[in-house]
Amino acid sequence: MRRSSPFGIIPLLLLFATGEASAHALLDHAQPRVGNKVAEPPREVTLWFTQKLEPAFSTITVTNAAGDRVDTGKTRVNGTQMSVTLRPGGSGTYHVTWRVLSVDTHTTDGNFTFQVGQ
Ligand SMILES: [Cu+2]
Repeated sequence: MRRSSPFGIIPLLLLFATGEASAHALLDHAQPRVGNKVAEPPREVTLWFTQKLEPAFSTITVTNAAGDRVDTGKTRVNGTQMSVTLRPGGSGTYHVTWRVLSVDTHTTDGNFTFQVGQ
């Protein structure tokens, strides 16, 4: 016997509607700032997001102008904030790649650059 009815679908639709209402974790701002120039190689990169992050699945990767990884690989998450310590990497264009899992279980990622030097 078929048990499906149109009314069974409504709770599911409400669930999706609620999920969409809370936006995913998007990059709000960063230090060093996105696209900006800093005089000295920064000791760390910090990103702020629009939603709280799940520490276990949120990472930052940073490479220097030569394409070498300069992050220590140990990303720290505190609420909506995520940081990683950097090794000295010289001047030039740094690439920051991030991937985060927000508490609403959605994954987002992105990347940006900043400049180091005069
Ligand atoms: Cu989301």
